[in-house]
Amino acid sequence: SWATVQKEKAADMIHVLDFPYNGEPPRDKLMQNKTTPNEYHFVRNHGGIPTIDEKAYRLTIGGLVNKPQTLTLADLQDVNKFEPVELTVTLQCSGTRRIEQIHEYPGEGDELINAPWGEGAISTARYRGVSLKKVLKYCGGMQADANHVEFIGADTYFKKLNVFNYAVSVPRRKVEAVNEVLLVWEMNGKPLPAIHGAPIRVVVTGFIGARSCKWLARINVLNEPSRGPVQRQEYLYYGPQVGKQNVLFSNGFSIQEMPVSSAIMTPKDKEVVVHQGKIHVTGWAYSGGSRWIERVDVSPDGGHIWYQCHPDDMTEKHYHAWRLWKIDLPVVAEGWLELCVRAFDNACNTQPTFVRSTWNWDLHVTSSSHRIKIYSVN
Ligand code: MTE
Ligand code: MO
Repeated sequence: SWATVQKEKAADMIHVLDFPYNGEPPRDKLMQNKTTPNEYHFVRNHGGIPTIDEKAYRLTIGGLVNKPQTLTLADLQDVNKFEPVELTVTLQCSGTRRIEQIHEYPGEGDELINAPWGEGAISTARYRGVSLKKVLKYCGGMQADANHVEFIGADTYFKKLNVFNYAVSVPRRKVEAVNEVLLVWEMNGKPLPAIHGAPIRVVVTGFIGARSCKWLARINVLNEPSRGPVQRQEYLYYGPQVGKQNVLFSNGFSIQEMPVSSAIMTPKDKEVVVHQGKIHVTGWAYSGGSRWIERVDVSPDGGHIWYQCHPDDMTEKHYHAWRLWKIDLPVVAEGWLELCVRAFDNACNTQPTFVRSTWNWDLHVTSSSHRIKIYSVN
C-alpha cells in the first residue's frame, strides 16, 4: 500500500498517520484551486488500501429492495441504464482541525482511530458517476419499511481484536434527494485513484466524509442504521459531561451533516508578518447539508473588530462545495496579534466562538472560529 501512496499522492503530502495511511496536503497547495488536484486531496483510511480488478468488480445490492441486483462496472457506466452525473463536492473529515481540541484538552479521544488533523482534512473535487437513487430504482425501488441505506467497503480494519469491513449508512431521505448520493468512478476527469476508492466509491454531499464509502462492495437497504462499529461507535457527537472515563456510545448522536466551518490558511500560526498597514489573509469556508457559504468575516484582534471579505474575493458559491476567500486585513498594531475567522452560511448559521464552546471527547467537528497568532512587524 506504500507503493500506492507513492504513486498516487504528492511527495509533499503531510503524513498524519503512517498506518493506516492518512495524509493532508500542505496549506499552499490546498489554497491554489477551488478543486483540489487528485494528488493533493486529503486521504482518510481506517485500514489498508485494497486493489480491485475492474473486470472482476461486482456491486451487490440487497436488503429491503424489491429486486436485488449484482452490477458490474460496465453496468453502472452504461448510459442506457443510468444517465451519468457530474458534481463538484467538498469532502470534509469530521476530524478536520482536531489538533485544536487535542491542544486544549490533551489525552481525550481514541488515539488508535482519531488522527491529529490540521486544517487540511478537507478537499474538493469534480466527480462523475450515477445517482444512487436511480440505481435503487433499477432494483425495483426500496420497500416500505426501508429507513437507512448501508454501504460496505472491500477494506478491512482491526479494532479491539476484531476484524471488520468498513460499513456506514445514511438515512433513506438523503438517498431520495436529487443527486445527493452518487456512486462515482471519475475524480477531476481522471479515473478514481485506488487510494480514493477505485473502482467505485460513494459520494454523499454535505455529510461527514465517513459516509462516502470507498471501495464499495455492497449496498444493503435496512430498517435501522448500519450495525457496523464505524456507524454505531465512531463519529458520535457527545455532550460536555462525557469523557474517555465514562463514555457510553448511547450518550452520543450520529454526526451526519457538517455545520458551517472555516480556517485561515495563510499566514500560518506563529508566523512573523510584515504588515505595511495590511495583512493578506486567505482560507476556506464550508457548510454541509446542501447549505452554502454566504459571508466570511476576519478579525485582526481576536474577534472585537471584524472585516467582511469582499464578494469578489471569494470563489463562486455552490450547494455542495466550499468557497475559498482572501482579504487584505487592515492592521496597524505591532507585536502578537490573534487573527480569527467566522463564516456564515445561507441559513445564517455561524461558528461557535472558542474551541471549548463545542469540545467533545471524541474530538469531532472542530467548527469554532479558527484562531491563529501572528507576530506583526512594520
Ligand atoms: N471508506 C472505506 N471503505 N474505508 C475508510 O476507511 N474512510 C472514510 C471515508 N470512506 C473510509 C471510507 C472517511 S472517515 C473519510 S473522511 C473519507 O472516506 C475520506 O475520503 P478520501 O480518503 O477520499 O479523502
Ligand atoms: Mo473522516
